Amino acid sequence: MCIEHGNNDHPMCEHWSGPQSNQVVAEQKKSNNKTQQLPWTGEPFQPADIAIVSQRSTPLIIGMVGSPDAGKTSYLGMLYTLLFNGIKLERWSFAGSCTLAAWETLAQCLQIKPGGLVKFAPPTPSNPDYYSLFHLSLKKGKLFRDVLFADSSGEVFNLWSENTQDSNAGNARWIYEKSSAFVFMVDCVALIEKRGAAKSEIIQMAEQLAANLKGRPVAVVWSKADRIYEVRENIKSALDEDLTLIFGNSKVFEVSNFSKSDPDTLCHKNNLEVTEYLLEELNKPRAINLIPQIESSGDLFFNYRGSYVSE
Ligand SMILES: Nc1nc2c(ncn2[C@@H]2O[C@H](COP(=O)(O)OP(=O)(O)OP(=O)(O)O)[C@@H](O)[C@H]2O)c(=O)[nH]1
Ligand SMILES: [Mg+2]
Repeated sequence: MCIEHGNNDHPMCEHWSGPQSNQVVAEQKKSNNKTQQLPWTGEPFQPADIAIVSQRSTPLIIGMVGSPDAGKTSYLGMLYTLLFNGIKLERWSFAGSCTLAAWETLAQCLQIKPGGLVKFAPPTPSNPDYYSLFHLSLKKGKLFRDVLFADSSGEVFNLWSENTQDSNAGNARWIYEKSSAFVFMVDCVALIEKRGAAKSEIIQMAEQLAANLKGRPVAVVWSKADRIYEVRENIKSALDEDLTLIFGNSKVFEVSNFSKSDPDTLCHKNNLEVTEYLLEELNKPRAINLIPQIESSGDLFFNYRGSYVSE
């Protein structure tokens, strides 16, 4: 018998080693159930977490592609900052997110600190099994979409663009295979500082991205465009032409995370337009090839495609 915790309070005693009281067990169960009711934590989704949202709609994955430092993570931080501050997409409205804590962390990096400094997000980790998917639910009328932005490390995408089968580029391969659309970043500051070398790196990555696109839309985004006027005109126009050849009529945007005015086109308007453009492209009806591709065989029955097909 415990002197301090008499009657039914004995399981509260620090020396008690027997089974817990029904009340304590019931309370523990209740709090366990609470955590089990929420399968997400607010942190970035990992590929296995996609199942959390895939039951209600087929999620669209938007892959962020670009060289190291190109501005991929900052783009996402600014996207959330704008939405959080009530600046809206034109046709889509915010309907929730399972990764709010992750978005918040990105947005905090863009907040102006005392002394006017902005401490940008650290480079995205480059280990091949690192995944960082940011979730948004969006609505347009009766249409509901779960969108996952797949952030990536530029270092890994560099490896992938040199050799898609590189053993250290597993997450870049995953993003390329699973994404429904891409944001392709062209870093103005890299073009100012590394000129031709940066241009070659960008073209190599663009060609690799275009190699097996299968009609998936790409938004070409000149990032850090607050300095675009410093990019040599010949480099800019040659790269522009090359990217048009590679991606066809993909839409081109200029974005910046530094606003010069309020509102600022590069910062406040163009950032949201990139996402809006991809969402609209993804919702366009696509032609479906209804004639099955059957290997030619000697069998007349299997070779028959209907009387309207001329060989
Ligand atoms: N001038 C300018 N610099 C920017 C802008 N946005 C970001 N930067 C700078 O670019 C750096 C890289 O930005 P990130 O968004 O981290 O680039 P990233 O593509 O995610 O880089 P990795 O994760 O390493 O692949 C930041 O640390 C800033 O110094 C911008 O709008 N203008
Ligand atoms: Mg990053």
